[in-house]
Amino acid sequence: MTELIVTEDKIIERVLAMELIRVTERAAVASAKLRGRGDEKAADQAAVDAMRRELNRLPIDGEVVIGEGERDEAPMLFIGEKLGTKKGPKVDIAVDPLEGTTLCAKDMPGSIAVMAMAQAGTLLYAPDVYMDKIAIGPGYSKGIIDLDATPEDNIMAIAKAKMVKPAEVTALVMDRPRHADLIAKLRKIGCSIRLITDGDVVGVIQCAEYHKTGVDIYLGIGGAPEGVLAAGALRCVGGQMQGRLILDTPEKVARAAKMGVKIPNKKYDLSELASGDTVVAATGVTDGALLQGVKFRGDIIETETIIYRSLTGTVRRIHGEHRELSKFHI
Ligand code: VTB
Repeated sequence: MTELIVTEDKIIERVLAMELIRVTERAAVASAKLRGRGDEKAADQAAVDAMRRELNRLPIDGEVVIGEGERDEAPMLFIGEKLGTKKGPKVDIAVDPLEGTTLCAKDMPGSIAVMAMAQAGTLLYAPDVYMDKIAIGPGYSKGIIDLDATPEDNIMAIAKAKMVKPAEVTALVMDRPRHADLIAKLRKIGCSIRLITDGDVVGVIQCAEYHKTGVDIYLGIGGAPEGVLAAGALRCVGGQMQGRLILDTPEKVARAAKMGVKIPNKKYDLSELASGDTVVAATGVTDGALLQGVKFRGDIIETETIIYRSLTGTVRRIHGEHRELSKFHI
């Protein structure tokens, strides 16, 4: 096997890529300390503080392109905030310090701390609007799914490719009133539907781990920033995804235009959502289909992190046992 030569121009160096594990570990532990307390805001703030502190230690010239909101909405990790020591590559930073704040506050499955780091200018700078998404994992022929096809046709295409009946295909959909029509059509064709209440970054990524999750396809409308984060991970494992921003008011069109979106109803392909060398890291906060949640075991804290690297297609799962509680500011 040819040794990968990590040349200077490879923006996300191997060592730097592994640093992201520490960033999401500490954000996950910080919010896990507030798990089940019924306070979304406090849990989210704890994750934001921890993630920002760790990111500012990295040798990067980073800029938040997907974060906690616009500059005037979020005091920290706002879009445009500069992060890192500045002694390193110019990178885009996309963060969701606590994806699934309600899941954490209610100690329900599936909340994670997640972030992506990519070559500057290669992530879609998604405004905080909805995105209509469709996604599948690796192993299918290119173009087998289409956001503009009917749900029935997309399910039939997957069933045909897998040589199974539609009943043996599992679609993951967010349980929302806006999906009533979609769910009715999926029910009619007879596929299995896994409904989630929140957390569709994990929802999309579950398609990439069919052998673990049993999910074939993600369908429906969720957050656009979450769509870009999930796309970064799928890009690393060879999945397929399309997304279209839901810009249904002049204000949203203007807001998106300010972030560089020139065609409001454009259907983005995976390679346009995350087009460059991307690393995505996620640590479980509550136990879920993709990751174990944080475990507080006496003077040891256990974490599980998954890290994806698009340059090599490598996926790593890191089980962490942390003993110096002080580093988590406990
Ligand atoms: C979506 C989804 C996220 O919040 O943004 C959702 O992508 C909000 O959707 O994963 P609603 O406005 O319908 O509640 C999450 O589920 C959690 O941040």
